[in-house]
Amino acid sequence: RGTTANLEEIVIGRCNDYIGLKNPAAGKKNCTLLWQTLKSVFASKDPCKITQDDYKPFLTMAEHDIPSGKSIFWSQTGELTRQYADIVKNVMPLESTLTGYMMNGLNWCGQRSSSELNYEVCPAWNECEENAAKSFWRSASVVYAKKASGEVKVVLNGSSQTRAFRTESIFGSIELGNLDTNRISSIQLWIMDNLSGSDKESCGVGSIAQLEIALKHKGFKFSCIDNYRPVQLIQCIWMPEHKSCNICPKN
Ligand code: NFD
Repeated sequence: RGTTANLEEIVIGRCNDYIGLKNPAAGKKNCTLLWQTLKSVFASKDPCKITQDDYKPFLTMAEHDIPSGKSIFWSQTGELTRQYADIVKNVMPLESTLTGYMMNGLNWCGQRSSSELNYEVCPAWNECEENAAKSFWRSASVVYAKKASGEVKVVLNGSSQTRAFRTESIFGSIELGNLDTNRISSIQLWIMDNLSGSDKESCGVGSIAQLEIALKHKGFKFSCIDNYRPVQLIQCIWMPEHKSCNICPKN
């Protein structure tokens, strides 16, 4: 899959939508300059040789405050977490910050032979370590995690076919290590099972227990909730008859 069609228009449009309507508190930003800075990171370059550092000028230019208590991390629960954020509006995942909002769901890369974007084929996520998209999300995740303060939330998938907490995921390998004990008052883990999936892992079990030990070692205060009800009610929109969705369980 190559670069998303009309990438420039989408990115500049989303940027203006963000600073003008979605989050005016982000302050004044020059969306055209942001696009040019972003494009210069990957245009005319081998799409497998884009580093996290390459994105730093763009990420610095796009930076804005994240209110205390609004940071929310996720792993294998991206859709659900974004839906929750869009509904409750009192959390701000990476995808609700300017950088994440501009790039979420898009695909992009360049090519060595031309300054045109590559509309033919961009590397798959795991094709090479330093691909244009992967380096972007890793780099943006560092910046996002460093800013977290107050009470932080983490949404994990208790029905994961692998493990809910994977040390090799971006949450496990990048965001977790960049959380600041001095800024964060506590961490709340929400372990969400798929309604029709199996309950493979829960608070205190399996990889979640490993994460809890790691958090303790780092000196974080934390708590863990299985199937946090407000998030589960969003899952229920698609399965209103499921027994977990019954408001008055008959037992
Ligand atoms: P994940 P995570 N093939 O669900 N973030 O902990 C393809 F094609 O495992 C946001 O690594 O959680 N894509 C975004 C893949 C992206 C593959 C990355 C794969 N094998 C990180 N593996 C974003 N908004 O797109 C992973 N991906 C892609 C930040 C796929 O798009 C967030 O702040 C999947 O949805 C969050 O706290 C995404 O990577 C944490 O890092 C995440 O994989 C989630 O990264």
